[in-house]
Amino acid sequence: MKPLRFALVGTGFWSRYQLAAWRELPGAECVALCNRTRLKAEALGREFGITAIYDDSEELLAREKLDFVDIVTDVATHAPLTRLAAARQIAVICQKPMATTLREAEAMVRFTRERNAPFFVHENFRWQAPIRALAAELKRGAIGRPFRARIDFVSGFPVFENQPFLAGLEQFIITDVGSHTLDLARFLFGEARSIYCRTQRVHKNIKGEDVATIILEMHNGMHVTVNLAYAANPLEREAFPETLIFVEGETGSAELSPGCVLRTTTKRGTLVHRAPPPFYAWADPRYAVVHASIVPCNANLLAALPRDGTAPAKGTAVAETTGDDNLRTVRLVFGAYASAASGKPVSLPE
Ligand code: 89Y
Repeated sequence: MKPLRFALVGTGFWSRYQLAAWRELPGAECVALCNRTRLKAEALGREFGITAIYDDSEELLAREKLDFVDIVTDVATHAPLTRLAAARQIAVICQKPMATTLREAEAMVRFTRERNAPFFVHENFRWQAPIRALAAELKRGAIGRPFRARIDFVSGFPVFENQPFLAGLEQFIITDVGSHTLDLARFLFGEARSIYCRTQRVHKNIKGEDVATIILEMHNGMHVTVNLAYAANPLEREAFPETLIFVEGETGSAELSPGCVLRTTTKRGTLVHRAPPPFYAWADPRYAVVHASIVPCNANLLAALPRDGTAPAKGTAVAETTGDDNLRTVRLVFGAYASAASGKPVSLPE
């Protein structure tokens, strides 16, 4: 099968791992890199043997014959880049968070649909090995009907050292980590009926909130609390970048604890098993569980991409995180900010 040709737009911190993960899949080939600062794209190109380098995305799209673009830039440029590619009917994969506002995200989904350009959001947390293990445990009914869950991403990791732009975001932890963890709530427990959120800023030298406490009321009746923080430092149990989850069910409980350990407790006792990420030499060991999840996430999106070049042809599978699907996560993100601002719960559309 001929690999699909794509360009990676954006060559910052995340792009190296994104490219390395693509290399694990025979079905896609990165043929060009594009970045506002050309020197950065050239450096990454040398590392990966990619010689077609651009600093202008219009020129990239005009010159290269592409099946899709993978957008790994900062969030403010997601919408314009998506429009540029979709206007040429080129499929788009865009990093989370999809957009800077809900309205902008809705417009992106509308625009790509009107242009018949397949549109996906690269949302990788739900592809982590321990998360899939927990999902399988819940699906097999190991703890009966779940009625409450706690999803914690609470860390003292010096996240601003690798990703300094995060310190300048007016809306920080809910867009950066909430996008992932609210998506996990949907992936594991379905859609939410309402959201309530309180936020705090503990770091003095950043613009946005670095602590958020979110309560979701799900359509299935569950209550899900999402706790986010990059604040207390040090923590005794530093688990970055693992998401720790505790689920109470009618016949037992399940817990994802540090070290990718899944514990399922029922009347028969506690079953303990590890669900570590697969090892990749290119992954930064400090981010292993996240970096490894890029591979199955990309594989899922790749299988949904059209292969005959004629939009809107269908891929061989339906991707989990289409633009339409991710819009529901984006609604939770901005619903959380609206609730934090008003002090009241926000209802969500069906
Ligand atoms: O940017 C974030 C992400 O997507 O995963 C972890 C992270 O790198 C820092 O919060």
